[in-house]
Amino acid sequence: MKISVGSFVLAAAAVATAHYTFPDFIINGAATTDWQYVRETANHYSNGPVTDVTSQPFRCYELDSSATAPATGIATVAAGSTVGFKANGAIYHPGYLAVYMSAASPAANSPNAGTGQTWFKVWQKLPTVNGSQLTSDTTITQFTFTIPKSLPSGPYLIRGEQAALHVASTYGGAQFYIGCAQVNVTNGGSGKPSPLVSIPGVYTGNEPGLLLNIYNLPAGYVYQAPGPAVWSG
Ligand SMILES: *[C@@H]1O[C@H](CO)[C@@H](O)[C@H](O)[C@H]1NC(C)=O
Ligand SMILES: *[C@@H]1O[C@H](CO)[C@@H](O)[C@H](O)[C@H]1NC(C)=O
Ligand SMILES: [Cu+2]
Repeated sequence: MKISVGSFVLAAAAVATAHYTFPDFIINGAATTDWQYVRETANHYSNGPVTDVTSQPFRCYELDSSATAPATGIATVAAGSTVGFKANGAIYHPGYLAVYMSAASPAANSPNAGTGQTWFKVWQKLPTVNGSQLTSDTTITQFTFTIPKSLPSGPYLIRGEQAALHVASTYGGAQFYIGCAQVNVTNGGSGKPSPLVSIPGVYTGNEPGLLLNIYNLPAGYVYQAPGPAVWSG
């Protein structure tokens, strides 16, 4: 991040109220450089969320819809290996974490990759119920998952998402923090990922897992994850 001396105090003050981004892709335990393999997001400075689940920015939230993808690297990752996203601070809002993948045509750094009904969910972490409240570990700074061993080799996008739910009791209140990594998957198999969904399109915003008051849950409440089932290969 470039910060001039004059704006430093202002920037430091802004950070205290800021949210977060997922600038670093993690490959087998090692975090890579900011925005090296994750498409730089429009909130790279503000850290603010996307709240319109029907908007184009809900896909990958690129800084520039045509220039960001080709300017971002493509990581080579083996099917069956562990990858993930590291945030620029604690993921301090309680919420739901998910990772979606999409085959990327013609390449992982193509601006149009992932614009069809091509996405499948590969991992999720549900918030937990504590009495009448929904919580999650708000001290974590990263999340990782395993690329299914049977995923066919080829170019893909990997989209990490957190739906922060602290103000989700009115429509559009859920806050989405998003990052898309560009990868070539090697050593894969012949699995058929499903079900396939579009992003945007996967959520309406009215799902019980996205529109709820996490501070006043009814007795016996069970969190219902939004979106499709996980494909685990
Ligand atoms: C990714 O795979 C494509 C072929 O699908 C290849 O042309 C490209 O060079 C690969 N990129 C990297 C960085 O390995
Ligand atoms: C669960 O709720 C209790 C009472 O509000 C609180 O003291 C405790 O820290 C919570 N535990 C977790 C894991 O959030
Ligand atoms: Cu926030």
